[in-house]
Amino acid sequence: MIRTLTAAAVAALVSTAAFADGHSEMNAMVMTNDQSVANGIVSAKKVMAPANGWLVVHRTDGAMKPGPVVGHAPLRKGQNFDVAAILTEPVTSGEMLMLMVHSEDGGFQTGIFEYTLGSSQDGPIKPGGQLVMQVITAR
Ligand SMILES: [Cu+2]
Repeated sequence: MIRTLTAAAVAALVSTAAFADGHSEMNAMVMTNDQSVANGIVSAKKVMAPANGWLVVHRTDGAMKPGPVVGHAPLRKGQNFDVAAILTEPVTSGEMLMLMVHSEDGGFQTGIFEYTLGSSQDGPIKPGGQLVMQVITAR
């Protein structure tokens, strides 16, 4: 799939979901874009997280369901810029990836990414019942 991203299209790739952060409202969000992953990295321009956690890279396809995890990167609570996840498996041009915000909750060790597909350890956050994620296509 070849797509040219206009500013409007980039804006459309930003999903937000409100969450309460103490006294203020913040928006959990992943802002990213279609990109080459030839350097072994998938990146997000900006991620907003309600708590320390993880940006998780899933394989996906046209069905838009999260598949196997092929990368993760730590997130701090609040704003994160230029988040880079090292791919743990080859991803070729044209493949689709889903970048998703996961928590650091429910695991056995803090600071160790323990999620595997469907597990409750370090699982996805769902503010308002919605996953916080964006789907991109590797160029
Ligand atoms: Cu996920």
